[in-house]
Order: sequence, then C-alpha cells, then structure tokens
Amino acid sequence: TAREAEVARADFPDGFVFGVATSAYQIEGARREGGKGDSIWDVFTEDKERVLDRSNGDIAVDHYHRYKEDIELMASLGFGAYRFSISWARIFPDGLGEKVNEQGVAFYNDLINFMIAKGIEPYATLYHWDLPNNLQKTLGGWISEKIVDYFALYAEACFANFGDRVKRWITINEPLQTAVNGYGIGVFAPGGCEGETARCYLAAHHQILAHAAAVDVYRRKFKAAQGGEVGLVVDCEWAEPFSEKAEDQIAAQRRIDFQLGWYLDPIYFGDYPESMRERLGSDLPTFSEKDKEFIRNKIDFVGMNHYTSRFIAHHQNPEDIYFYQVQQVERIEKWNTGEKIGERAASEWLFIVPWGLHKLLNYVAKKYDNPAIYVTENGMDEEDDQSATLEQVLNDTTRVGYFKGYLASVAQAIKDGVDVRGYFAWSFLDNFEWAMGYTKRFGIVYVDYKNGLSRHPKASALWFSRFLKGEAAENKADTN
Ligand code: GBH
Repeated sequence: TAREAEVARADFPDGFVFGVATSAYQIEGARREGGKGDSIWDVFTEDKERVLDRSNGDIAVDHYHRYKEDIELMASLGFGAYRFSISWARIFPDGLGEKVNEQGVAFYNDLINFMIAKGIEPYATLYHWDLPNNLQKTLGGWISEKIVDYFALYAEACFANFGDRVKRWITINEPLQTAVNGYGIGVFAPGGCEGETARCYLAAHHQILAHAAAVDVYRRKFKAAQGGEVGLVVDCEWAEPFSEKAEDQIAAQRRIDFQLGWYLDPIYFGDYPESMRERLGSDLPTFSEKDKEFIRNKIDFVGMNHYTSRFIAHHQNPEDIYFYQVQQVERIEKWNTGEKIGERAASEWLFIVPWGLHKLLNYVAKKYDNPAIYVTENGMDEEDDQSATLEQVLNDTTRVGYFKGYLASVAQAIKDGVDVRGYFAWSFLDNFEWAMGYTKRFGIVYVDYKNGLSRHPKASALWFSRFLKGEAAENKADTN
C-alpha cells in the first residue's frame, strides 16, 4: 500500500495559520433576505439545465441563519482562521456603489464579530464569482472596463466597514475561472459572453485592473490606519512534463503561464507571459504604460488555490476545447509507463497528487522572488452517495490521507525556504459545488440535506482537530 506522509503541527513554524474556507454563494442561501440583490449565479441557476442536479444556492446550507453554530464548530475543532467571502450584492444590491445596504453590512459585522469572539481570524474575499446581476445586465459585467471603478467602490466600502477588524483581504478568487469558465466556455455564470470566445480575455484583463484598483484604494486610504494586507487568489494545477523531451518541458511551462502567469506576471513583471502573446496575438488585451505602472507590485501576498496535477505534453493541435488548442497542450492522466498520476477523487478533474503542491510552491517562490504565500484552498470531494449510512459517509479516510499528504508537501516547501504563511482546507462544509450542484461533497463537515441541513464532522475534521492540538500519534508514517 501507499506510504502515508508523516506530518505534525510541529513541522510548521509558530504563527503558521490553519483555517478553513468557504464562499458566500455556496453556503449562505437567504437569496432574497436582508435586502440582497440578485447575483449572476442567482440568475444563471434559474435555468435548471445549468446545474447537474437542477439545484441552486437559494437556500444552500443556510449559513446565513446558522453562522453561529458553524463558527462555534470551527472554533471547537481548533481552527485559527476562516476564509469566507462577502456577497457584493448584499453590500450593493445593484452593484452601483452609491449607498450601502445596511442589513448586508450588519450581517457581515455580526459574522466577523462572532468569529473574533471565538478566537478565529477573518480572511475576507471580496469576490468569489457572485457579481451583482445588474452590473452584468447593464454593462456586460467583467467584459466592460467600467467594472473596474465599481469594484473599487465596493472594495472601499468593505475596507471602511470591516477593515478595523479584518486584516487579511483577498480581492478576487480565481480570476482564471471567471474568465475561462464564466465568460469563455460558459459553464459558470454568466454563461459565456456575446461574440467571440476570445472576448473572455477582456474579463481577465479587467479583473487584474480591478484587483490593482482595490489594492490602490487600500494603500492610499486604509493601510496606515488599519495595517492589513491585500492579496489575490489564483488557482493553478501543477503541470508535470510528460517526458524529458524539450517540447514537453516547454509545454508544461506554457500550461502554467496560461493559468498562473496570466495573472501574476502582469502584477509582478508588468505584462502577460510571452507564450500567451505569441499564441493569442491581438486577442490578448494590452496594458498601457500607465496601466503597467499602476498594477506593478500591487499585491501583499499570493493566495494559492490548488487541488490537483496533470502530465502535460506538447501537441500542435489537440482534440480538446478551444482553451487547450490555443495553448497547444495535451492533458494526460497517466505517465508514459501507464502509471496513473494519482487516484481520482469524485470530480473528473481531481487527481490526488500531493507532490504537485510542493513543486508548485517552489515554482512560485522562484519565479516571483519568494512572495508571502497562503494556500487559500486545498481539498478533495466525494460523490453524494444517497444509499450510504451516516456512519459510512462520515468515515472519509481518503480525505484524511489527502490532507496528510498535501500538508506534508507544504511543510517540505517551507523547509526549502518557501514563505508559506497559512493553509486553508476547502471546504468547511459540504455545499453548492457550482455546476455540479450538491452532487459533490468537499466538506470536512457533512451536511445532511435530507435532515434539516444538520452538520456532522467527518473523520477528516476530527483528524484536523487532533493535528492542530499537536496530537501526533495518529500521524505516524504507515511504513507498509
Ligand atoms: C475552486 O476552484 C473554487 O474556488 C471553489 O469555489 C470550488 O468549490 C472548489 O474549487 C472545488 O471545485 O470540469 O469543466 O466543470 C478550483 C478550480 C475550476 C476546478 C473549475 C474545477 C471544473 C471545470 N476549479 N473546474 S469543469
């Protein structure tokens, strides 16, 4: 059997942050309560065909009403931080940034105050995919340049209202997904954009500018008094070259450019990766000299969402969707010996490859001059199994192994000198998994959808709890 990684709390520096992560649309529910406006996900899911089980987040797991119970459970398990997201349409129902919705502000004040009272540090994400629908309808959402100013107004309102207590801010979660799956392929809200698929590059461009504008507001108006930090959360799979051949090595690098470099290169170096420009030409927007100067170094830390890895080979014209065709890469799940890169979780895209995170963290440190990094999401899912007993579904041993492996990988990166400051498990609760609805369960806490949404910690939550308390006995290597 596979050798299990040995990992203990003591392998991480003092002050290293351990937390859990969620996002507003996936857990809150209360779609029409508290003066909230519709977001693009509220509207997108009205078309039942968009979601595998024809569900939506109208109620989700009702965190809006159960936040106290949830935070109490989080605290009792021993987590020191909670990464949650703020629903833009709760703060500005029409997105226009004129007058805050006081009920929305009150909800997040209560949430933040409660977590602080329980000893949990808030990590707030401003945008986790739930754009106020009015901005989509009237402007075309992220395709429009005007969105940059609206986002800055929203960010400013959040800093002003919550920044006395929130010291770690994330502007945008995974701009790649909004661009590619939201405005490009269209499997996520808003379901594509009018005209050419290539217009999705505008959605990426404006997210980068909006991120920088929010950081700029923070630095000019809040930083001195509040003393916090603002980061961007990017997502990247590790791309392992399929062979020693130079073309595969270069292809793997290109794949990373198209995920990570797309967002971090402009911020750290002032422009998109050369490999993207070569393949996309004028489809890729350009930054003016003024923009370049403006976005440069507008970041205090890198948030890294990481779940999985693939072998990547060069392919002149792969039989795949547009996005892989333009990259000229082929994604492969098996090594050339036929060995799988890792066991698959429930999601088709998710292979369990702990060493990929170690390589990715080292890559980021080297390429971007050792920035502060938080692993802002890491986790795996299992299928919602209607026939299993509660006892069975709580016994998530594969997930325990996943966390041990990936945490050991983070500890190794820290030993290598990578400046990793924290780790957030995705997710605290089973929740609305976007286009997969409730069919995939990423939680360390089980939510019983058939019994009043009751919460039940899985074995992985209990493992975390022992790990956080430094009880290492369970974590000894399995040397079989
Ligand atoms: C994260 O994205 C999200 O931040 C989080 O909200 C989500 O719950 C979590 O992943 C788990 O999925 O097979 O075409 O449907 C990670 C990046 C982007 C990976 C979408 C899976 C599915 C593409 N994810 N992708 S598709």
